[in-house]
Amino acid sequence: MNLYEYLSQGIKHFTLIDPDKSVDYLRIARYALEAGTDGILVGGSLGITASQMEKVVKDIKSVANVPVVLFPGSLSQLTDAADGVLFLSVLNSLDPYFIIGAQVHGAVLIAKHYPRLEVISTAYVIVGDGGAAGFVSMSKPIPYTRPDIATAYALAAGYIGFKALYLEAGSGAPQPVPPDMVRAVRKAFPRVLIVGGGIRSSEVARSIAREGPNVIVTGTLAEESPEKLGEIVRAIKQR
Ligand code: 1GP
Repeated sequence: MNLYEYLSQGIKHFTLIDPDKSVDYLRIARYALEAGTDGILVGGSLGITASQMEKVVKDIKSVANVPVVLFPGSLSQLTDAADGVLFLSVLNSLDPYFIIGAQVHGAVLIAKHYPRLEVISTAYVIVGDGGAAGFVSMSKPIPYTRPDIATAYALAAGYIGFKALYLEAGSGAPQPVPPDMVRAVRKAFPRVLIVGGGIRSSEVARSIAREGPNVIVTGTLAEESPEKLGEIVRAIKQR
């Protein structure tokens, strides 16, 4: 089964590890794997070098029995030590660099240097707080109260042909993407739907899981209270 098929089936929990924030990344990865996470995303908005990325991904791969997937915030975050890459286009950025500029450079790097990576074209849609991702990518985040605008982006992403859509409230966001927005986007986007940002409790994870996304991501919680991951994974699976 390839990564895309894996992401398409059922509902999954992925743990985000940001090498810039998580010095003790192997400890977090072990907690997450023990908790039953279905995959590890590696990446971040700022401060990650290519050699650091390579080392972190290789170390995590050496303990992980689940896919390890790149979630790159910049061109320096590509390595073929991973199983695949979310090839992100920030649809609501106001700067063309984040919509297609970085992708043109990244595509050549992947084709020449990392051809084994499975590439998952991903519409990155930033909502509400947006966190560092929203700020760095010069985005105009969709207000939490406007599922209709999120739906418009989801329809566009579907018609353009993106394989996945990542609905992002931003790492550490004070509020996650509201369930009614997840529901609206789920209806409008036919392929893999990933939701993340600001999910810190099993109640919130469950309320989002009930709207039928394919993947729910937690990062800050994994850094701050990895012992709570088991509860989150169970809430998602039992929705
Ligand atoms: C950020 O969606 C991810 O890109 C995870 O967010 O750190 O808030 O869990 P948190």
